[in-house]
Amino acid sequence: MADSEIFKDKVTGSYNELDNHHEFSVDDHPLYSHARSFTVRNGPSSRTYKLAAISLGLLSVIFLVIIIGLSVHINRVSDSHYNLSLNSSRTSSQIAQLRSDLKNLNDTTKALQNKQNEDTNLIRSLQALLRTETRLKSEQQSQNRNLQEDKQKLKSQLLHLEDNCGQCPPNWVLMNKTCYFFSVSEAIPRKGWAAGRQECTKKEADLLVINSKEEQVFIFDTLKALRYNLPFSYRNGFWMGLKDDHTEGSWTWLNGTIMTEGYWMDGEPNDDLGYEDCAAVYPTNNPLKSWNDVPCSHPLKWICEKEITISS
Ligand code: GN1
Ligand code: CA
Repeated sequence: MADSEIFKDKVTGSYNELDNHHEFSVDDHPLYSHARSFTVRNGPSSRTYKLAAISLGLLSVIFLVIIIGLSVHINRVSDSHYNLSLNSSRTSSQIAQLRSDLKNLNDTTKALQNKQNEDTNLIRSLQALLRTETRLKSEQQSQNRNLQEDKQKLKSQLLHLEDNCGQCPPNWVLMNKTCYFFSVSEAIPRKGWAAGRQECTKKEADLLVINSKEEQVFIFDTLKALRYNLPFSYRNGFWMGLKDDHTEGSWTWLNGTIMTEGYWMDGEPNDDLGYEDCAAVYPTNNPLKSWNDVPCSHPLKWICEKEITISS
């Protein structure tokens, strides 16, 4: 039952009771006593109404606050939504920009790759060109060497012709009314000193005797001209008519004269191994240092000389 009905029942009950006991004094009358006790203990009062009104007011205020809060929140949410849409549109344009940048980047990468391919091809072509050039250069060097050899050959042939005019046999070289023969041809085998000398005597000549510096230089130059302008080799020694087999260290020419001015290489004669008693001349790099003593049995080339056969 609601409070108002209970209140009404109790008021009605109290009134009836008061009616039945009208003989009581005012102060003792149950109506007043009940009314007083009810007012204090059970009945609605202005305080209760006030409380209810205050509660309602508070509730309204709370609702108002909540509503204001919600509106603020909604406002903020819509602001952030607005910002988000702004951001989203900015992001979209940034994505579009990035896509365009990416496309440009791809295009640039492709262009660079093409350039790199072109460069690689260019480098390959240049390398091929360089190889060809190197090959051509080496061919040219080889041709130059051949030309040089041909030149020496021609020089040697010229030597045979120059001033010879039939005064020396074919393939002999003339100098100061003396004819010289150099066994330069590889067709003629190398021989020991004695066998070489024998070849000279067969041609009515003898092994070379050098009587002057001029003759030494002439022999040396002729050797160089006869295709011996090549790196030094002990194979290319030419026997001369000079020995020290009788007395070690006393070098004697075939004509019996003692050698006084020798054109030995540095460190020669050294009588290597104790039996180098025959002298040979070599196409070295120094015309005045071109002799060496060698074992007489060692196979070498030789140089013959004889006076001119036909007088001019
Ligand atoms: C040669 O080959 P080897 O070094 O032993 C040369 C000698 C020289 C010597 C100079 C056959 O002797 O006469 O004195 O080099 N031998 C020959 O190092 O030519
Ligand atoms: Ca020697």
